[in-house]
Amino acid sequence: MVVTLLDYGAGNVRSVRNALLELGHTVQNVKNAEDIITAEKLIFPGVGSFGLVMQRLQEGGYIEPLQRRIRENKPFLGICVALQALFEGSEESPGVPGLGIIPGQVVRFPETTLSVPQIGWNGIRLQKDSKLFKGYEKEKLYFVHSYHAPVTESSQDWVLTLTDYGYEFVSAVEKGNVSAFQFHPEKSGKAGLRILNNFLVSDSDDTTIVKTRDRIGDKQTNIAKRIIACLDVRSNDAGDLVVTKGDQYDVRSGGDVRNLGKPVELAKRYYEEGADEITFLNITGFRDFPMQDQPMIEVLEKTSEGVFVPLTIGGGIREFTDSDGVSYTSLDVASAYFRSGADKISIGSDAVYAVEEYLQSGKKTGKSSIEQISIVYGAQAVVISVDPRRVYVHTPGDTKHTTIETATSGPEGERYCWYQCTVKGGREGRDIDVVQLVKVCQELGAGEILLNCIDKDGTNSGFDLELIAMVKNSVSIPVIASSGAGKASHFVDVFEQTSTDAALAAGIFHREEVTIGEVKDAVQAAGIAIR
Ligand code: 1PR
Repeated sequence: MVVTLLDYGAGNVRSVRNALLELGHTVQNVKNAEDIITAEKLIFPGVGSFGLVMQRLQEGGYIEPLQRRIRENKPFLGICVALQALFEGSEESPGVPGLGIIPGQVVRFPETTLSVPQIGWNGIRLQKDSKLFKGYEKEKLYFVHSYHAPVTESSQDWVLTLTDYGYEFVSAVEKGNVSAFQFHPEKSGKAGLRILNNFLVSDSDDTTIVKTRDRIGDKQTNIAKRIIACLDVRSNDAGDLVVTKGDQYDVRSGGDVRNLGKPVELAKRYYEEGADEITFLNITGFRDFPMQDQPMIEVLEKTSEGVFVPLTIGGGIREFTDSDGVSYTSLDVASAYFRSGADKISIGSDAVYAVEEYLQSGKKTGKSSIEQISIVYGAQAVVISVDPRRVYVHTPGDTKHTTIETATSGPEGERYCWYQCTVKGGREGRDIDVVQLVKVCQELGAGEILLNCIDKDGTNSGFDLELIAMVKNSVSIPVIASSGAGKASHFVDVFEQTSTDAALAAGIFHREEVTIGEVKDAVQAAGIAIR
């Protein structure tokens, strides 16, 4: 099947392209407005904010052709913001008209007890029979969004699936040959690829309308806790890019950098084992020029060809000037990674500097890497990787920073500690604590926190539950607990004793001490929702 993609260059459309290629289809791009009308099958992967999507459609002269195609009932599939664009407007971009195909307005999730954005794997409740869900086995699908289509009387005849996140919202629409998903089929593993293929199987080949509704039932859906595999990547002493892993951030053993495998192969293995996400951290990013870091871009490109769950890349996301005097903004660096297949980027040191500047001036400049990237790609694409270290004190009055009373006392019997933020891979401590950092990052537009802990990293002694609980109480965006996992029960502990949204590990997976499947079995056996 020849599939036409509406790609206006705003983000990671590569994933959709890779998914279609994996399924054996041929992909071509929309080059002009005429292609929108004549394409046999058109896929529109919406990327960016509602306003940006509509602006790009306007600039390309695509609005009227899209409306016509849909009116003429020609095969159309919208993904994520493209579902939202079918409505009349969105709270995200007030005053910007949508395509106006479906009556009503898109709204934001309220920040109640649930994290916003919704990032992760949730279920669906099918409201009518559809060939799109042929072979669907109740698998969870990947969502990442802060805005959603509400359930209303006026849009009822369009609703294909509903999903629960605090309350029910519209997660897929369909009328005739026109459909759209709020979830990302291209990032939803094998289940997502099957759904995507169902859209593409031509009607003459297969007209089955699958009676899946009864089988799926009407039970409330719930979001799964995510299990993430992390690959710390750097050049070893022979100059090859390898996955490495340290103890409290020291990656050398007997003088050499530890080599635990090849990045692309390991990522593929974790995908096959059921990882919900893969994170790459270029741990020498602070000293290299990332735009010249071609091997890392290649790793991302190759990985995204065969891994259909979200990919995050961190390390070296900041502005810099190269040896020829050419300057790049952090947005340029992030854009290169998004084009290569990243779904999210993660910012470490540069986030600390941005927060220091904000705390000094009390003003947003709009120029920090967090703000620049979040405005263009959306908050959900911006992760902050935090590298805190414990600083013990005898009483809370001994420091201006936010302390906790800890069950693990300090070397001199101190009963309190605060968490100092560091930069340059833990090499340099700054006068800023983790609570200050995460609150300001959220304010500046970050969508998620990757919470490491230098004291725990590589120790196999379990997550720092006190730190995780403290950070979860400070922000409403999702938090990924990281550092210290040594056995499957540590994941159960972190999900039972904190409200963290996800848990990440590196060493135990690389050394094959525990598989992702074993972690998931243990978490599920404890009655916690998992994919
Ligand atoms: O500052 O924006 O260039 O980003 C650098 C990134 O590299 C940061 O995200 C920082 O956390 C990471 N990093 C820098 N140096 C190291 C190092 O190890 N020497 N690794 C490093 C951080 C932390 C986790 C790790 C977990 C789980 N690694 O990603 O994988 O702690 O490990 P475990 O399960 O084995 O305990 P910038």
